[in-house]
Formats: sequence, structure tokens, C-alpha cells
Amino acid sequence: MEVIIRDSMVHLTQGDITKMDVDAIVNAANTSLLGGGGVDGAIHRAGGRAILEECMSIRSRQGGCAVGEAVVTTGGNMKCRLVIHTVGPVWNGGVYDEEEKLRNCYRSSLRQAELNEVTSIAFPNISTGIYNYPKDLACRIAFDEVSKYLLNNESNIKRIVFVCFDKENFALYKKELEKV
Ligand code: AR6
Repeated sequence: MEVIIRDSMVHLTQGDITKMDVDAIVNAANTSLLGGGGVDGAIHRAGGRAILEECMSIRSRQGGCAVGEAVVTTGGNMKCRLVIHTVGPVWNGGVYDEEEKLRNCYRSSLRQAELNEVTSIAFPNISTGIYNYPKDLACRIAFDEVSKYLLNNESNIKRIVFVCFDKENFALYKKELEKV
């Protein structure tokens, strides 16, 4: 399923982001950048040691990655050229600026993508697993930020894929895309 915004394609799929044939995939990492469970664990397993090594050298340079920021490594053994690691907020009832932090994840990731001449990018549903962000709210934010970005920028990114792992997220994104 896909829609066109300005001159870019926004695509929805269900599956494993590590298998995506795109220029860059986004990781829902943590501030340590040392890997973890969920999509982060899957990306480190599929991409191999090179990703962890680059993460460790970023850590020694800048001490990890702050919530809402993004850093870039190789895609290692995966098809993608790059992994953009961003750190989503932990949901704490919505009164700790979680919305702005999650919006920043999408903005920072797109900024890093543009800086690295990415032409296609896949996003997971950041923060909606272990970090417990309500899926419906997170879906609206993701779609809103990506749409605004494409409408307001002359972008090199011609394909953006939302990769949903679970049925619930897929159904929410489908509804959102159908509104376009
Ligand atoms: N491909 C695509 N999406 C996936 C995959 C996959 N292979 N595996 C899980 N998801 P989560 P968070 C979905 O928990 O909530 C890690 O330990 C999953 O269904 O991976 O941002 C980090 O190190 C969910 O919708 O990330 C952090 O400590 C979405 O990815 C913490 O978890 C995000 O779930 C980050 O938590």
C-alpha cells in the first residue's frame, strides 16, 4: 500500500525491517547504542559486528545518543547501506514531553538521511514496543512528521517505508494512509 506526497512515495508494509531493500533503515535504539531487544537486537544480529564497532566508536566520541537524536553506521551484512540509530522516549503517561521527543526522532532521522544522500528509508514503529508508547498516538506522529518533511523540503528521499511488525500497528498505519 502506498501514497505519493509531493514527489516521494510513502509505502506501508508488514514484516522484518532487517530484510528491507532500501538505502537506510532506522533503528529504535537506546542511549547506550550498545544494542538491546526488539528491533535493535534484530538489527545488530542481522548486520553483524561492524555495526556494534561503529556504535562503540560513536560512544567514545560523543558518549552515546540522546533521546530524539540520531547517529549513523554502516548496514553491515544487511542489504541497506546505512543504519540510522535514533532513541525514542519511554512512555511515562505523556507528561514528560514524550510527543516532542518522538517527533524529534523522525526529524533527526530524516535530517541524517538527507546528510548521507539517502534515497530510500525504512522506519520501524519507534517506541511502541519495549518503550510502551501508545501505538495510535505514535502512528499519527510518525505519519505527521514524514508528511510535513516531504511537503516542506526539496528532498532526495524518494521512498519512505513504514515497516510494521505487528498487526495492530499495521492496521493503524493503513487507516492513516487511507486518509491521504
Ligand atoms: N522489524 C521491524 N519492526 C520490529 C522488529 C523487526 N525485526 N522487531 C520488533 N519490531 P522495540 P522501542 C517492532 O521494542 O519500543 C530495545 O531494547 C516492535 O513490534 O524494538 O523503541 C532498545 O535497545 C515495535 O512496534 O523498540 C531500547 O532499549 C517497534 O519495533 C528499547 O528496546 C519498536 O519496538 C527501545 O524500545
